[in-house]
Amino acid sequence: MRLYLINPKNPLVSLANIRESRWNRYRVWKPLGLLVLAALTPPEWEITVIDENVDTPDYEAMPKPDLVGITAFTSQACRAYEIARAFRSRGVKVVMGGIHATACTEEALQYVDAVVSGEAESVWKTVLDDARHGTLKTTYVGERLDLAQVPPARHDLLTKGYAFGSIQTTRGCPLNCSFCSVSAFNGTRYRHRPIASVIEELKSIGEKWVLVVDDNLIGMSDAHVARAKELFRAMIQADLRKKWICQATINIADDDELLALAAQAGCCGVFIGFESPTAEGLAEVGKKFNVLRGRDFPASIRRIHRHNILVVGSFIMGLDADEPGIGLRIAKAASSYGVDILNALFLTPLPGTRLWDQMKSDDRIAARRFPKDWRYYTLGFPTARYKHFTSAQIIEEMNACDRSFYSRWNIGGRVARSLLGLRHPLLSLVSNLSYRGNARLNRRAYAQLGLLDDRGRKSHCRSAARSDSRPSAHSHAAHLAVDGEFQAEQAR
Ligand code: B12
Ligand code: SF4
Repeated sequence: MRLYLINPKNPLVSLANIRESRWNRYRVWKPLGLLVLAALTPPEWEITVIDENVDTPDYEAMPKPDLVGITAFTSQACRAYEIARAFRSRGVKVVMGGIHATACTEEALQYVDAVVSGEAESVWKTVLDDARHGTLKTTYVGERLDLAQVPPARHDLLTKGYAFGSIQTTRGCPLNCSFCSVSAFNGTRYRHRPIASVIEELKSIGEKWVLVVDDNLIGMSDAHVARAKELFRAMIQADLRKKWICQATINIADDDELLALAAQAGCCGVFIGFESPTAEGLAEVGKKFNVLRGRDFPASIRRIHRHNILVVGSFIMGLDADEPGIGLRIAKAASSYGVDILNALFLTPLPGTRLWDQMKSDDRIAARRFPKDWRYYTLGFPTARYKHFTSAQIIEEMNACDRSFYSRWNIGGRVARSLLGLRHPLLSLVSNLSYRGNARLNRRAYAQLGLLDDRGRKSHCRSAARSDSRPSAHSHAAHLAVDGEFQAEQAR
């Protein structure tokens, strides 16, 4: 029995554009969900994992499979349906799972034979058995199991083309921030895997660098922090010699022992959601931790830096609380906090979130020709109607933010400080250049949308900006040049 597991590409996701920005080759991440699915698959199935971000094969030329499984975040849904159509036209059954199919099951069922909603561990074997016996049902609902039942992912199946391996040690988040899908998908209870199983899996990862995909590696309570320390101690003891990056809340800065253990275990960088430089913005997204009284962000980041750990700061642009000038304000806040890399994103209503429900009921979803428009849900495009900005204005804010934070001068300063502090200067340099390159790719795409000219300024003549453009075959802009409807909807 032959099984293909496919991660669809979306050329509008800048990280996937390795050809356009060579720095991205260090930032293509493995589709971990498919590697977990492979681990759950009985041996009678011959598995091929295909990550279109690395290479899109000619499916017609490949042997016909007995079953295809497709994963998708929302931004990949469009391509997922294209792939499904191609296989189904050859009589192959297609199952879709992952976060988008879970949030939009009815939609997905129009394009695939079966949808697995939620986490797959409890149902995947049944799906395979049903497929083998020709009794595939249309929907399977996965339960949220204790993570002791999650097997180590099959890292042996995708070995080439990635600088980073990846691993998951916990699932779930009780905070349920308005824009985030995690609490709805993985639940509000923080679950963690047995530490011995995590260590075994880490040993099976070939890459020296690892992304720990947990949404919050240190959790929220004292017990969670104690677990994180135990994990780091086990990593040190196992002498894994891996370098890794992770995601956490700013609370990671409050425990020196935790930081010291993380650094000793190989932590080089932590991704922290600051979300907004204003108290009103933080209240709006419901990021409770960041509004704690007395939080001094620069001091917190200095404490993290003391352990030679880089900080990636993430901010959202387009909140109702955001006023004109927010782009520069975010860039300045990130610089003054001392973050090493800034990840600024447009407020995006993702299906299944509280933000989606709110914006839908307020008729504020602008990119809404579904499923086609899902490809813009990369957080790099304005997809909503923002309170104080037109699409062109919010893009201007993003450009101002990127230009300021990622100016050559500022990058030089940050990398020099990493060098002096012995804080992974090479990682800092590659990340800064990759973000700078991607900001440029995004500007080119905005220009193709007709909202900006290709130097990134606001266009006074949209049709001229569009007819002048000749997108290259590889350019993600090629997908936008013909998308007049999207532009009209944005302008409404
Ligand atoms: C790692 C990660 C990334 C990596 C991607 C690595 C990769 N190629 O998968 C990077 C950094 C590239 C990334 C990028 C983005 N990400 Co991201 N990312 C995550 C993160 C933190 C972990 C994902 C993961 O590996 N989970 C571990 C695996 C084991 O779980 P899983 O994938 O859910 O798989 C399980 C089930 O879903 C199911 N399943 C999955 N696929 C399939 C397929 C079949 C056939 C079946 C049966 C079952 C099944 O089985 C698995 C086992 O239970 C999640 C948060 C989260 N907790 O999920 C956000 C998340 C998935 N990302 C999100 C977003 C928005 C993005 C971006 C669009 C924006 C951005 N700038 O971050 C981009 C777009 C990427 C793209 N290609 O389109 C959102 C997605 C929401 C949505 N509705 O789409 C999430 C949920 C975060 C959030 N705060 O809301 N991301
Ligand atoms: S943004 Fe982070 S803290 Fe907020 S709900 Fe999502 S995972 Fe939890």
